Amino acid sequence: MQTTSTDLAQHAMVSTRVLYSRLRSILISILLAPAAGLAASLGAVVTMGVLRLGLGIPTPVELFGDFVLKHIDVGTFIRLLERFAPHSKTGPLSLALLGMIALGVVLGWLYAVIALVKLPTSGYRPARREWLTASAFTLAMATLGIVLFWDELRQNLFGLTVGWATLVSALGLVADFAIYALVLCLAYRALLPKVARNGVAVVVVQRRQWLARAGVAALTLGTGAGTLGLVQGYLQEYASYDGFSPAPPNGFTPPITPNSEHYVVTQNTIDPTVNTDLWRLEIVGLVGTSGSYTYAELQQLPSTSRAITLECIANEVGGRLMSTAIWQGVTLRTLLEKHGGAQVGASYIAFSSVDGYTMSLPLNEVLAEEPLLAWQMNGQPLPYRHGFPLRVLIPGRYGEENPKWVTRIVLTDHFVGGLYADQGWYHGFLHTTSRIDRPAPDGQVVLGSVTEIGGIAFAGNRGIQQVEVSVDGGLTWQIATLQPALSQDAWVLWAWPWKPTLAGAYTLMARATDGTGAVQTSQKQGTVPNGAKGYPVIQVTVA
Ligand SMILES: Nc1nc2c(c(=O)[nH]1)N[C@H]1C(S)=C(S)[C@@H](COP(=O)(O)O)O[C@H]1N2
Ligand SMILES: [Mo]
Repeated sequence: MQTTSTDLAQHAMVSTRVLYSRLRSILISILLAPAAGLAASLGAVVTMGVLRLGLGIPTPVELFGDFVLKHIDVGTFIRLLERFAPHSKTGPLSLALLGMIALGVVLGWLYAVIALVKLPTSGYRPARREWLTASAFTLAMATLGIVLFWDELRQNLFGLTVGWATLVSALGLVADFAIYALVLCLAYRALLPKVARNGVAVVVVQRRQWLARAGVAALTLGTGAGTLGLVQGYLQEYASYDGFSPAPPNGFTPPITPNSEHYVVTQNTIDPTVNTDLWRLEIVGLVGTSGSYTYAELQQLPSTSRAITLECIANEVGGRLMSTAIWQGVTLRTLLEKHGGAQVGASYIAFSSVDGYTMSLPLNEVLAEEPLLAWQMNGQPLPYRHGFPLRVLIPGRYGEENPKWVTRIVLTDHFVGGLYADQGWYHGFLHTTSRIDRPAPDGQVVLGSVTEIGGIAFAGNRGIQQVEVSVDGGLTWQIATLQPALSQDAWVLWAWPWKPTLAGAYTLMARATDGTGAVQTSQKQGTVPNGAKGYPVIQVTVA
């Protein structure tokens, strides 16, 4: 009888002699490389999800989204929003995520071609060439990501300053891609067919092979489930209040909008939740002396408060993306004076926010509008969704030029682009507008008794001089009574008592005259891309 060990040795010798044909090797690689690619992709997705939810680091999917949004024009932007409505943000992001996973699968083949493992193999430890290929993958992908998304890396949703955020986001990309390459390298190796060597029994080799493949499958399933869980966690923080703007109860708009009713507009899928231990306000560039403030230091600055109305450029005439709050903070003028003022050559001011939002304007124009850097809104610390811990208010400008979550102010000699500026939205003084809040449109008005027609009018920091009302489609106009505005930068409330004496259908209109004497134009214009113009019009029936 032969001994068992000789038996094994014979098996081993027979096995090592088996070399696969070229075709067989290629077919096996074609099948196994994408399987390893899928495990690697999902591993990377879980990594980015954990970094995103745990440390506020933007995912490559979001960086890609931000990058694309800055490189399309308003027209394409609006078409995209409409195509994906009501999932205008999560729809495209989900597609980008799926695309990224698919790309990771496909890259499995590229890896197989470069790593060039001779089949069948014998061990589970990747060879030098495989490690080198994986390292090259990490390096190439991270470099590409960092170069391409350089301008987007400055964001961190827990509030890191621009410099730290850029570093941490870049490291995040390296981590995502390193995990991808590592899993790809190990999983591919694990999946490849093995032969016995050095006296190991064929059954043992087969059992190990089976276990290794099951391991890769389990990893794929586990990270797949992890991905679903993380996507769910992500959606739970989703900024569903974007575009939120409730109608005033009974048609009476209060002069100050309560914080919970203030309209919200945000570019973000998830808004920043700034940790004040990480956050700083930095003042840099062409200022006398640059500096930085913690949240506590900021509040030691001399502060003022003022009523300021905000209006989104996407607000239709008669729309509700417009609200008023009492904002408290330091004026930009005071802050710059503390830092020795602007140096010669400082022609622009640029703001950076922790969500990566950037916005710049000519310095002299901005200073003339007496901007406020506010940390309080109606006596409360800024709510998260309105820009906690600090936002800028530039009276007279549409909302897009009032950055929230600000972390850096730079005086510079050139214009700095940003999401909406790059897309080509109007930037300039907002158009005079008015709104009829009551009676309700298409409603009934009682014949022979007094019905108050009322609403608001707004012209930025130009103020409102007069509001007129028409009940005959613009043929004749009556002067409404104005409530005194809470400030030069706030809307005014107006009313006019109407006593209709004839039943029938009526067309009600309003128009405002701003502080310079210019009357709101009747010329209609849509919101995109220059801001809406025209009179508010409603129909009512008198009976
Ligand atoms: N950092 C940052 N600031 C931002 C935005 C943003 O997405 N990110 N959105 C802008 C737009 S388009 C508008 S209309 C106003 C809305 O401010 P509110 O949500 O406090 O009403 O914020 C502006 N500031
Ligand atoms: Mo906006």
